[in-house]
Amino acid sequence: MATAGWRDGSGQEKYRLEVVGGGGVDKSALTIQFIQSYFVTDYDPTIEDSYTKQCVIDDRAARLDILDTAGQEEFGAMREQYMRTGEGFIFIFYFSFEEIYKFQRQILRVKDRDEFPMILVGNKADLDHQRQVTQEEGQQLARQLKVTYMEASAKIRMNVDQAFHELVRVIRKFQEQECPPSPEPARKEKDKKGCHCVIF
Ligand SMILES: Nc1nc2c(ncn2[C@@H]2O[C@H](COP(=O)(O)OP(=O)(O)OP(=O)(O)O)[C@@H](O)[C@H]2O)c(=O)[nH]1
Ligand SMILES: [Mg+2]
Repeated sequence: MATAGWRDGSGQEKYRLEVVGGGGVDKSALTIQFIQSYFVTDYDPTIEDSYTKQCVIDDRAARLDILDTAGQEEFGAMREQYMRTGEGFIFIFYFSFEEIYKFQRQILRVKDRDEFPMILVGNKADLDHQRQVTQEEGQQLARQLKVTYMEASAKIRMNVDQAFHELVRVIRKFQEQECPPSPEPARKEKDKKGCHCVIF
């Protein structure tokens, strides 16, 4: 288990979040709206972009390192490499969600786990009249994947902060379950059993 989500030496929590999904589904627009509060209208396929943002989520400060990934298949070779380092994933879909199953399978395989922090976001909610995946279908997919579902729009800044914040909550919960903070004697006992979390 990576230690990066826990407090580092400065006493600050940090999390590495990765935004994944097919090409043109809105990953960059959502990420840039979250980081810089503006909507990008042009489509410029991403190879890989990183951002950092300081946030306070549920009264706890956290540094979010966010990786906006490539949706286009031609850049797919880099996927496993970035998946290894992610502590939480936002799956984004718009027209269809077939590729979401593939992303989840790939992440669970790379992480060698049955579950991992992820949320599902149905995007471009402002284009409601053009939608091809209904809210019910999105919710059904989320139930199958066992993740939280949200609908968002980078254009009208709907559920943008909420999506990133929700993922941080899921990561916190997951890491606390994996490695609960424990009193001094118990912590030593845990260390012996190979619990790798670092508590300062
Ligand atoms: N109407 C509407 N259009 C959006 C929204 N978000 C993004 N778009 C448009 O959709 C296009 C693609 O968005 P991107 O965010 O670049 O897509 P991406 O998922 O990063 O694509 P790749 O980098 O190729 O994987 C752009 O022209 C955006 O302006 C939204 O919430 N509503
Ligand atoms: Mg992009």
